[in-house]
Amino acid sequence: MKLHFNTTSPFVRKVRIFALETGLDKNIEEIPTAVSPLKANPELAKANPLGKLPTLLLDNGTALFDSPVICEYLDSLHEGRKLFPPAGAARWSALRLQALGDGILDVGGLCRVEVAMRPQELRWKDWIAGHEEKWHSALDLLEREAATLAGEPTIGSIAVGCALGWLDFRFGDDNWRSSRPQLARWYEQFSARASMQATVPKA
Ligand SMILES: N[C@@H](CCC(=O)N[C@@H](CS)C(=O)NCC(=O)O)C(=O)O
Repeated sequence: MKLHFNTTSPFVRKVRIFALETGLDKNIEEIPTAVSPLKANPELAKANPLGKLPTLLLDNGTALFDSPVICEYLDSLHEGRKLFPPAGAARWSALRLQALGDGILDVGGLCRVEVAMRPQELRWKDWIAGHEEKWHSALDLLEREAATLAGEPTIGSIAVGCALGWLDFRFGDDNWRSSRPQLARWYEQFSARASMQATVPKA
C-alpha cells in the first residue's frame, strides 16, 4: 500500500498513528505529496478527485479516502485488538470521539484559511470568532467527558489526540489547557506514546 502524505496534516497523522498502533506501518510506503486548496495536484487527483490527504493506494489499484475510511480499512487488516470497537456502546463512544476530533480540525481548518491564507484586508473577523467558539465548545465537552478517552487507544482517542496536537501546532497561543485540566492531563500522557512522538507535525 502507498500513502499520499505530508508531515503537517492532522488527518494524515491519524492514519500514520493508526498504522503504527496496529503494526501495519511496515506495509505502507509513504509518498510525500504537496496539496493546496487553490490548485489541484494532478498526480493525487488521478487517485482522489477531491485532491486531499490522506489518500491510500491499495495494491489492487483502489484509492481509499478519507481518514475515517482509511483507518477502518486498516483495522480490517490485522488480527489484534480492534481500534474501532466492533459493537455496542464502546463503538458509538469511539465514533463520536472521532467525529469530535475531526470536527475540531474541520472548524479549525476553516479558521486557519482566514488567518493564514486569506489576504489581510479580506479577513472576516466574525467567521474567525464563530469557528473559534465552536472548537472551544468541543474542547469543553471533551473536558467534561475526559474519562471516556482513558484506556487503550481507539479511533476516538487517536482523532482527539491529533486535533489537540494540531491546535498546539497551528494555534499555539490558544492556551486551551488553562481551563481544561482533565483533558490536558490525558493529552500529556497520550502524546508520550511512541506513535504520537514519531508523527509530531513538522512545518
Ligand atoms: N475529512 C478528510 C479531511 C482531509 C483534509 O482536509 N485534508 C487536507 C490536509 S489537512 C487537504 O488535503 N487539503 C487540501 C485541499 O483541500 O485541497 C479526512 O478525514 O481525511
